[in-house]
Amino acid sequence: MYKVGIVTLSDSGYQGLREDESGQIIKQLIQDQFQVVKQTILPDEMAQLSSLLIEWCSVCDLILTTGGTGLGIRDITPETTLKISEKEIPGISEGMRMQSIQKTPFAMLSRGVAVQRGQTLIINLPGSPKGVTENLTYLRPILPHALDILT
Ligand code: MTE
Ligand code: CU1
Repeated sequence: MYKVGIVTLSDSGYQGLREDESGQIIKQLIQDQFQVVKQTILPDEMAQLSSLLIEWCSVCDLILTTGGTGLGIRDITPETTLKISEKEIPGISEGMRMQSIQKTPFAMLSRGVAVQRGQTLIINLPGSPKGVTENLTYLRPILPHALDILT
C-alpha cells in the first residue's frame, strides 16, 4: 500500500478555532486504498509548510494538502509546493479545475498545483469539504498508476 501524508493549511484550524473537516474527509476517502502515515494541521506559513513537505517526502509516496490555495493574502500553499518541487504536473490540477468548474465557477479561484519531488507526488486540494470531496473523487482512479510510474 502506498503511504500518504495529509496536511491541512488553516490558520483558524491550527489555533483550534475550527474543526479540520477537510483533512478527515481526505482520510476517509482514501484509507481503503492507501496507508495514511502522517496527518497534521499547519498555519498558512511558508517556512513551516516547506520544511514539513521536504521531511514528509522521505516517508510518503503521496502528500495531499488541503486549503490555502485561494486569493487570501495568507494563502501560500501553491507557491510553497512549487518552491520545493522538481517537476510540475499541470494536467492533474487542470483536470481537477476543469471538473470542478462544471459544478461551480468558484473553482476558478483555486490556484492549487500538483508536483513531483523525488519519488513523491504532492497535490494541492482546495480547502472546502465540498471541494476536497469533488476533487479527490475525480482524482482517485489515476493515483495508483501515477504512483507506480513515480516510485
Ligand atoms: N472546487 C470545488 N470542486 N468545489 C468548491 O466548492 N471552492 C472554490 C475553489 N475550488 C470549490 C472549489 C473556492 S470558493 C475557493 S476560494 C478556492 O477553491 C480556494 O479555496 P482555499 O483557499 O480554501 O484553498
Ligand atoms: Cu471561495
